[in-house]
Amino acid sequence: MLFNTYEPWKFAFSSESSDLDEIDVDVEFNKSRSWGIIGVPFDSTCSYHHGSRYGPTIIREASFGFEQYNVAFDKLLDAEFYDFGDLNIIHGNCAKTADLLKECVNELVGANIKPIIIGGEHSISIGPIKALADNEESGDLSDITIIHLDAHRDIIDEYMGEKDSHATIMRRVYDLNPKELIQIGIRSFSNEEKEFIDSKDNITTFLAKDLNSIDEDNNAYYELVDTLADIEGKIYITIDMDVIDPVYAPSVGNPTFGGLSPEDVEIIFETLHNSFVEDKIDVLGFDVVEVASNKLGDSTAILAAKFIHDFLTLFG
Ligand SMILES: [Mn+2]
Repeated sequence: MLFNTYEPWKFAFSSESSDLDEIDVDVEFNKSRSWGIIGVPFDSTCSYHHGSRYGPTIIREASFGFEQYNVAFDKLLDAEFYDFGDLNIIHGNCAKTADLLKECVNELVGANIKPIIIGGEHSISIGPIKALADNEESGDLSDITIIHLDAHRDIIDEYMGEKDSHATIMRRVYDLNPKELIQIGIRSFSNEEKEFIDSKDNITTFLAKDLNSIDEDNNAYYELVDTLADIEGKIYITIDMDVIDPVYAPSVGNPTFGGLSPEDVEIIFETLHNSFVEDKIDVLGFDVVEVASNKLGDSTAILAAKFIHDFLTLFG
């Protein structure tokens, strides 16, 4: 692959330093605005379009196409953040890779640096989420709201006999007892998943078809904004890039039509940012997964880089 950037292994505008021993963040973890990027080039359980192992590389490369001034939010990306490179993953082993990632994120937490994880397939999200649970007094997610953007619920207990898979990730998260799980942009799930969701009262769903409805009497979009604005306390955000319509983001593991637009994610971020500046929420971590491309200039990779750039602009 030919790179046209000066330092393709680090996200654009990241700090020079990526040695944890040299970084001194003197703010408690929950309130810290220092972020650390870890790439996880892992795609073992992919069931359709493989290649998300190239996500971290191609997303970082795409990040160099952005300006520091972020027009969408009229704000400069002036956050101090670090890019620690890629995790040494174990191909073919979800559980061991997740454990290694958890250890790495625990080190970041110990240094008061919050994780931004670039996937990789969605199964890797369990690494940072487990690390955050471990660092809670309760040892679980009972104080943490999980905001999950995805075309799929990913909440089946086993997929093809496997407990750890890109298709079961939110079930493994749910096993950790989240305060609330908010699923946004959903448009594909099994009957078993539907029955599971219907039996739980702390899972809120915003179907893509309701968010995309042009029916003036359908207020799903306003409901979404109200729901997000009402969140208090700690949150974690996971974005499966297939939440976005394949018109914008075709290079994902399981493309599904009828998705959200990039501007929808801007509105979601901006709504959360309003609560963030009021100290109503603490954003503990963020991941962007399932970009499956090794092609320079891939639109899905550019969009994923934009989401990370937007996130750092608002929460850094
Ligand atoms: Mn998905």
